[in-house]
Amino acid sequence: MRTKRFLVFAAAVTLTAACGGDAGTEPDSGASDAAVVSMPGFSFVPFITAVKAGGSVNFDFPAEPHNVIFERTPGAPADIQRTSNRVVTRTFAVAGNFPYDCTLHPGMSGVVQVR
Ligand SMILES: [Cu+2]
Repeated sequence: MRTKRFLVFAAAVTLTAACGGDAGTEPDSGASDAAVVSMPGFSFVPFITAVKAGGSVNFDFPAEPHNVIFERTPGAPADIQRTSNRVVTRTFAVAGNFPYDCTLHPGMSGVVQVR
């Protein structure tokens, strides 16, 4: 009886530790196959978008025109030129960090993190 109770306790501690570790390091709920970046005002939301390798990001352009210009990192997808009122999808084949800017609005930046 005593041993069984200890095992339950140990399992609970392990689970709690695992969850706590994840919550501290993940920028959002985690990498998925597809994610959406929206542009309320003059910012990309979320700033860091996590997707799995082979996943895609849907850039949801509002009425205000923006562009998405990627840093010249190997594996970065094609830039998206000045666009409005449209969703444009980019696929990320390889793992890495892919920073991008809207060059129309200084300081409007984001990062796609591919895992
Ligand atoms: Cu912009």
